Amino acid sequence: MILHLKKILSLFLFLTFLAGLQSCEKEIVFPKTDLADNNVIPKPLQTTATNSGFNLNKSSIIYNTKDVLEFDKISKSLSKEIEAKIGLELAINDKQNKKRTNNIYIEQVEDKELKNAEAYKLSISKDSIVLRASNAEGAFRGIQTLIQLIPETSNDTLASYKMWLVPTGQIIDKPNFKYRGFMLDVARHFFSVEEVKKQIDILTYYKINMLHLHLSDDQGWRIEIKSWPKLTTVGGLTEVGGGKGGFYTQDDYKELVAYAAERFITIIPEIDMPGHTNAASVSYPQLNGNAPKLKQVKNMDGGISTIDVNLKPYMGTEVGFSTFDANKEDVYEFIDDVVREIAAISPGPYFHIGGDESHVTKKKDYILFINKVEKIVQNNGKIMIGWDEITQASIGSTTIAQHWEKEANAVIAAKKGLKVILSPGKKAYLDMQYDTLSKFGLHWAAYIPVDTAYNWIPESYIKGLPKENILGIEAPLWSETISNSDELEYLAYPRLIGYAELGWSTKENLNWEDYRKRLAAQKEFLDRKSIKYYPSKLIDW
Ligand code: TNX
Repeated sequence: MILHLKKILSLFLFLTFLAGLQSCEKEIVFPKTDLADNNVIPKPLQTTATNSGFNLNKSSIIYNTKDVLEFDKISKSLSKEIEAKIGLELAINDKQNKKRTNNIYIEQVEDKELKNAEAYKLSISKDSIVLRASNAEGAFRGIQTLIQLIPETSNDTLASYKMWLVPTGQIIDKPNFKYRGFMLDVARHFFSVEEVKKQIDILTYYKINMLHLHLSDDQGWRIEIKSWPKLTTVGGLTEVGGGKGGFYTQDDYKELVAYAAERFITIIPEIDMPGHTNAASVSYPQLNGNAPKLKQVKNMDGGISTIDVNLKPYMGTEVGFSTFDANKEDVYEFIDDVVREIAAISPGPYFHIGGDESHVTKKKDYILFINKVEKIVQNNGKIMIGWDEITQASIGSTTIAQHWEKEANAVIAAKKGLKVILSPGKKAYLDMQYDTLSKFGLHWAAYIPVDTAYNWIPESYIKGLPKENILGIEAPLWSETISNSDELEYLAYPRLIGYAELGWSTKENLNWEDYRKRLAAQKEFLDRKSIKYYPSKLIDW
């Protein structure tokens, strides 16, 4: 009997010891945190702090709503990014080791607060992190916020194991604008698939959702068109300054489209016309609308051929000298082939037709051309986007105008019921120099230091352009003066991070002093991704 009692007693003592051990773990005293004072960019819509801490450590598990295919991918992507940031490998949907605390849950919910496709709600408590969204896209935007909130360094003094303290509270977030874009000119200088993918990773982190690729210009044609092969075998071989050019095969382009789509980014292809078309006309002279200057030349086989000496590969940087022939049916057949082939491999809703600086196209021809091309784009199932000059034509209200130069064109567009993308040269052109000492860039529109780039409010930027007509903003990077990733990044960062915030955050949340401090904190991420940003003196890096 006594032996029995002894046994029970020692079992009791052992259990109390175990419980004691557990409560020891629980008794970590977290330092006071403030979720509202985070460094997240773009600034979320609403943040409430509850001042405690979530203990992220190697036993944390990520769980997601089952039966929703894409949600598995979101968990994987979160786990991959956490590992890349802090080296912590987290299990996903692990049923065996299920425990109640320290987990991250990603849930699909129907909630009227989360109606916007990109909206999400992040609730961080001492015990769990719950990310809610109505679909995978919202959840994906949400994990970008969560990744940014996880500190780079573990809090080694708080526990006997490595733990990362995530501030507790709630974030409810959604974008102010549906369209938040970056444009890369791969025509003046070509950028490879790998170079573009590197940039897509950065766009992802800052919730930019549109990547506009300027695929053709006077200096080069950059996408394979199977029915018109010389566009790339001839037109793809040149670039500004005489470099070797290059082009994407359709498979390369599909690879980029898929890489972007996995990150909920849409690629918008642009074929610039009727101007900016020298490379196309050099490949197929019948497209050319400029009066020819014909000359007879001797071939190597002794025969004679007639060439147009005005049509030669162009490696300079002047604009506005080339044009397609707007009065030839063949030209529209060519455009239909090009739009059809590109549309077939572009799942996004948009096709950009350029339309800028057609200085040698007669006005009546320009209008005829834009009207006809709009129909071609629509017949191929896409919504047309064009630079703001297209508002001169009689375009329909589903077409989108991209403002870059004349504010009056943006107002005309709105009067016609069109949506407008804002890319004002003076504020949003990434190829403008920061100041007179900047190594790369131009300055025809302005010098744009990091504060000027940030200090404008898209919805009140153009008088007479109501917010309902603004689809969003885009920052174009023209590549006359840059030819590799380092140079690209010098001009794009940090300014692009500010444009990401101008597109996502509401005007009440835009504040230069607050942004400046958050931007400085991006250094670790930019360094980790080997981004050669311009270390502006306006920021305390
Ligand atoms: C204007 S913006 C252009 C481009 C040049 C850029 C240089 C626009 C629609 N056209 O062709 O590359 O300026 O900043």
